[in-house]
Amino acid sequence: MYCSQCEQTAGGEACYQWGACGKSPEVDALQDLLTHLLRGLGQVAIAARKYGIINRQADRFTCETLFSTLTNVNFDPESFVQYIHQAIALRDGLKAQLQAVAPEVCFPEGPATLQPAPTLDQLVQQGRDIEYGFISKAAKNVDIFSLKLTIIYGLKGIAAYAYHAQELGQEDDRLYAFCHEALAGLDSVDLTLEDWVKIALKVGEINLLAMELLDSGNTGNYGHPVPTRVPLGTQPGKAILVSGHDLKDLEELLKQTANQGISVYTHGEMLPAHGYPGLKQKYPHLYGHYGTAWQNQTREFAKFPGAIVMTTNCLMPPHNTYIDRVFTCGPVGWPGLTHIENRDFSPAIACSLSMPGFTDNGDPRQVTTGFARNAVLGVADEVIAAVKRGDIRHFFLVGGCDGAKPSRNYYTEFVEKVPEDCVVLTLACGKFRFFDKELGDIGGIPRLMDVGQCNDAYSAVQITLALANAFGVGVNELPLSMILSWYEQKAVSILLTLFHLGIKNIRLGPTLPAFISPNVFQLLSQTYNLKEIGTPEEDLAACLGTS
Ligand code: FSO
Ligand code: SF4
Repeated sequence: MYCSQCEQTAGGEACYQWGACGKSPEVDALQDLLTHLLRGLGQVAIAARKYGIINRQADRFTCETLFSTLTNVNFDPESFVQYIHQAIALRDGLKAQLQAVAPEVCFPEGPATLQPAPTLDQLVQQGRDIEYGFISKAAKNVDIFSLKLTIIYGLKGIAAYAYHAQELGQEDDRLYAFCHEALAGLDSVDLTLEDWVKIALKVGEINLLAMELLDSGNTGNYGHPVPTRVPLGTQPGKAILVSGHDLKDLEELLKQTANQGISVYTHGEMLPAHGYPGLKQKYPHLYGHYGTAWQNQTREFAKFPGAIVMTTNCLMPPHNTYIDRVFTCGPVGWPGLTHIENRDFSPAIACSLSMPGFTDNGDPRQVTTGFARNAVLGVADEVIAAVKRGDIRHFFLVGGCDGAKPSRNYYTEFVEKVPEDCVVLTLACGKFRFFDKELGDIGGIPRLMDVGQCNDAYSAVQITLALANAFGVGVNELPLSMILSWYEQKAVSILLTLFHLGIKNIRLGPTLPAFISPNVFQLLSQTYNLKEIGTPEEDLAACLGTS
């Protein structure tokens, strides 16, 4: 087993024995076999495109299954066996289509021709052999290996956003074509370090497109988010909890639970769903938010008196106290759990109706979400005037992922220490370390604004670009600092997007990615002035120019 794709990788190096996330070596090998086969499917898809043959099923499959290999999405060997067989069927079907018009086209031995082994154990061994081959070849040049991993992990982030966007009716062939090319090209031997850097930046560019498509899907279907107060407490009655990022799943669940006496609560990254008029205003039983970030789920889910629906990452190994109440959707999987098919949530609804539900109101507090690009840019004139008057000195984008490491307290302390004449924009699950803090306002402009999920990073980018435009300066001259936390591969793709946009001076933590080699990090720090976080005091002083 070799996996180094997330921030909690074992020993800050790689998971070799068992995933710190709970991923088994067996699933890791099957994921590697699947990814290898996607490279073969990519080769065939690129060749077919030259003859005008585009197979949307293969395009969508590539994104869905790459997403399934992202951290904390799918732990079920059976899912991967199915995906492996589907990958081969799609590849061979596309090959047959191609060869009908161009019989001379053939493919070299490798992922475009590999046949699956007959048993699960042999498939696992096939995956291990492929992984070993990839690592041993790539390790000949540590820096190129580092960039290849960056590209693969960034592609997983693109795939996640593209999957969500497609579910909401938004697709773009440029995205699919790039994914096939990047996957198929991973074995290229004649590329220089600079070439691999360019491909990594292209991942960032295409990820911007993926996030834009998703933004159109979300806002086109549910309207632009508006600042919305969200109860952190409960109301007596039956309850169902929805976690993950998929707004389409949430919408379908809301439709199916309407008038059933069930309150729907969001968990983790689903909190910003309350800001969408097409969800909150249309479905009043979307009641409140329960719990905090993904890494606290085992404690929080155990206490929730109803069914729990996991729409996407981040699923942790479920505890026995609640495992029979967890339902998975889309690319999410855990052996033995009920998987929701075709968005028919009746098993989860029946489970909630059989449970006691809440008997009291719990936490009386509320938080505000919904400060996406439209809401923030709607008050851009006031924001700009406040900056010009000197009422707002600086903006901090404190965003990204949460996780279990104690060193992530940095982000809480950072926000607590931000001076009163500064504004904090936040997004993704890292905000749960400070989302309930009452930071007040500056002349009516809130000092803490939740832009949304990690899936709404596009909104944060648009806010940044619009502010730069309004002030007539480049993004790097704005009184704005990005203090980012990362955990999984969507964060990798977002970071590459920020580099693609030329955004400099990002502070990243709680630790640097293990898959970034010292030379690649040096290159990033020279080009983009990327820095690892220090202490909140030092970093604040440096950002404000007071050190
Ligand atoms: Fe991931 Fe990070 Fe969205 Fe979290 S990018 S870990 S669950 O912030 O938020 O999926
Ligand atoms: Fe380890 Fe992270 Fe990979 Fe899980 S996803 S096996 S924790 S590196």
